[in-house]
Amino acid sequence: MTAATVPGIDNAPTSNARLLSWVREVAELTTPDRIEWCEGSDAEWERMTSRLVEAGTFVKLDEAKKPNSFWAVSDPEDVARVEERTFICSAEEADAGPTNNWMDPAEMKAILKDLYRGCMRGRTMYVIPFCMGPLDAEDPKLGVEITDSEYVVCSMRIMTRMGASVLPLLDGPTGEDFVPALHSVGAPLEPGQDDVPWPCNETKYITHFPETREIWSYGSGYGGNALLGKKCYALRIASVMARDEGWLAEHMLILKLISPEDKVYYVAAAFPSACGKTNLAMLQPTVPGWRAETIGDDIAWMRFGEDGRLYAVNPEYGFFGVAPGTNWKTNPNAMRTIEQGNSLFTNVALTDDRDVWWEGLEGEPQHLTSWKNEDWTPDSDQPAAHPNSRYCTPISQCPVVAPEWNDPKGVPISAILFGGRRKETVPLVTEARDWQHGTFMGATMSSEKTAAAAGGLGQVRRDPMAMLPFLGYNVGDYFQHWVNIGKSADGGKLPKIFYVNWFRRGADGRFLWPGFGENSRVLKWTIERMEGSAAATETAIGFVPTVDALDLDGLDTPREDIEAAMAVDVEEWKAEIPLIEEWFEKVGAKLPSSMRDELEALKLRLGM
Ligand code: SAT
Ligand code: MN
Repeated sequence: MTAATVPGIDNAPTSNARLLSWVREVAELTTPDRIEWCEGSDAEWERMTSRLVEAGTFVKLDEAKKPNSFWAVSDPEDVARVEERTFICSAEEADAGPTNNWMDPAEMKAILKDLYRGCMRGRTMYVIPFCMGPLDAEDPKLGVEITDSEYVVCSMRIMTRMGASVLPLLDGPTGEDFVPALHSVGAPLEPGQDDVPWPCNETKYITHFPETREIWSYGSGYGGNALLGKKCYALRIASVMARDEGWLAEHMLILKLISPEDKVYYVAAAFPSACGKTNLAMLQPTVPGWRAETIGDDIAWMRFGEDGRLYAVNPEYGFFGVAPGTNWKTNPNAMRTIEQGNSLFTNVALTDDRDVWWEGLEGEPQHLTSWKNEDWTPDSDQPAAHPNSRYCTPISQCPVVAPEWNDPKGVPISAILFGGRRKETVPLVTEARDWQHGTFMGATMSSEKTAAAAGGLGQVRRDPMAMLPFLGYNVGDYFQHWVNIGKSADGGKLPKIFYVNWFRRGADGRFLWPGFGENSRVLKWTIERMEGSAAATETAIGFVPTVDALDLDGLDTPREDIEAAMAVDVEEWKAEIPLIEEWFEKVGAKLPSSMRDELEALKLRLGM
């Protein structure tokens, strides 16, 4: 079938010439049976989810327990981001930098075109117009995802503003600037061939073309590889836009804190995937009188406002949270969000009465269907849910969403937290001396690897600003961009920077700090530091709270554990220095001299 005869090519709901010619070109290459333009309506959702139930991809959950919600399990080989298959295809290799896989853009496009040729045969090609960030932004960031996966269409409806509401913007003055994002599961169907519940391909490519602002993804149906508005656009491509336009696209949650005096503070915080961003974003403070509201749990776009402060917007529309460990104690607000339904659950377990379950959730089910679609009982030696299983749910359902979450102006950020998952060395909280020192903290932060990406579980790696897997350009240039942002600003108006670690452990492996809602005690201290009212001790690595400066009222954690969590151990830090030097060696020639200066100053303070 040629593109001209593909049903749907001629009734496009847009006059955007670039979009029309791209859709035609992709249809010619991938030869789908038909084209559907997604409008984002309830009727479309019904149609699409019914199709997925029929195909065996979705199981509808019990309407009384999780209304309008579905359970899906993936191919067991398609459960996480694939970093070794992720490429930044800048024209020059140096612009991708030492931390990204690179291939020449023409070479990559040739490989992918071969794979894409005929890859949608027997399937429908969906065209999803979407917008990252509020639709009424001054400079709305548009995208269009082409995909042959109904699972992707349904997920994009939760995670982005998509469909008919975006069409007027695509036909507007900046409509031609949309980011084309092409996705295929890479599983064409021969006539009469039965589909599988989770089509995908062993060969996977997640590729980005930063200069031309394009995304081409092949072979995976999993979240970060396939919902191209998220990591691919809102971090990798947007980080390049941000560098060029003087703003920041970061892997950060956005949290609103309200003091007992009703003063409002906004905090952004960067943690690697599966290190508790969603839990912190929906925090229920344990400190009396303090309240918290959510703006975002994964991505922050920060631009300077007219008043010289940094304003953050969450470009997303939904939460794509890690399910295991989420429960009524660790994150009651996430539980309340998903309870309202309208959600997708991927790779969790299914209960016999068609609800969902995962490790860490309340209840002791005696029988489940595991994420591998197998019978599961408590004596099973395998987890019922995959460690990277996810819930996908609308932000608007969150009971503590801040009323301003959809405001195109964004919210003024007072503090930025960097944090990783470290058993040792890194204390509970450290305040940076200034923006450049804070940039150094972010640039050298490290974390143990989690299940959010394939391979290497538990290994400590440097994950600068939690952006290692999400940077669209050279990491050295990225550090310089952070330094420049600091220089371009009125210092007094910049957010204060803190480095936190909720995950330090004692000799017997127990966590020294209780975490979750108790993290509000640390947040309270950071705010009191901004207000100039809390005490701190200056150490080699920065300012840390005096033990009495942390509000520990009502906390039953042993005092010596808290002291151990907060301790700055000079010997441990001396042991960290060669690791930082090795990392800076890897960053290479583009490492800003200011970051080297910070390292030398730290060594001096440590007496090295
Ligand atoms: O799959 S995602 O990349 O969206 C989730 C994550 O790894 O943070
Ligand atoms: Mn993330």
